[in-house]
Amino acid sequence: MSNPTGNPWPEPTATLRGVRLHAGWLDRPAQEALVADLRAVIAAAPLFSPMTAWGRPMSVRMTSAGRFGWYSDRRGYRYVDRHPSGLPWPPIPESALAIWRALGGATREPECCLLNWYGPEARMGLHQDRDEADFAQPVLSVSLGDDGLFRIGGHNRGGPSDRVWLRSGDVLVMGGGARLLFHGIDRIAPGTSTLLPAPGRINLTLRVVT
Ligand code: MD3
Ligand code: FE
Repeated sequence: MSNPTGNPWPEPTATLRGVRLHAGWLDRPAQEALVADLRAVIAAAPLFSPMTAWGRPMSVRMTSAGRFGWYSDRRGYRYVDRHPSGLPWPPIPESALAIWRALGGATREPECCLLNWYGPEARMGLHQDRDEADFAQPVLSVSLGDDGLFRIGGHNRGGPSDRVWLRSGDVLVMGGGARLLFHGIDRIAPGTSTLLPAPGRINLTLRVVT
């Protein structure tokens, strides 16, 4: 794969602390096609509210596709091979795999497509993604629906951080030194997108787990 610059994958529109932002990577028809595929994922593996370590449900609702999905209860956070219903996770949609192949710059295929659903009041606190075995593999994220205020910090929780609004169709790639940065979603801006039938935001993250 190459682009007009001859680089092996497309240049980002911006880079924040090493996180590569491809603003507007998906046009409206591509966003609609992806949402249709995600409806099928949610039908097979309904959204649920993971428990925090403190015993309160997270404000973000989640489900997954692929060999592994993300799960948490009082025993902690982990990847598991089935939905809480007992059924295996559905396959990762081709529409999502195509984004990984175009932008991930990865040598392996993703094993988890985590779907986060944010209602108007949902947020995600500052955290690191470190439950995967191989930090040389990137994480790729796709934003759909209402704008989300993304916070990206450093390798320690307390340090300085930057914020940027993520819009529907934006793709982020976290590889190399950016893979273990602290990050979160401070809030969403309900009603800023017409993609979804109700106020809210969907974020997909594609990951290699093993
Ligand atoms: C930077 N999701 O699922 S996506 C997550 O919008 C998560 O739902 C947020 O953080 C969301 O774990 C942020 C951007 C993102 C995802 C993974 C990263 C940024 C990252 C991993 C490492 C560094
Ligand atoms: Fe994360």
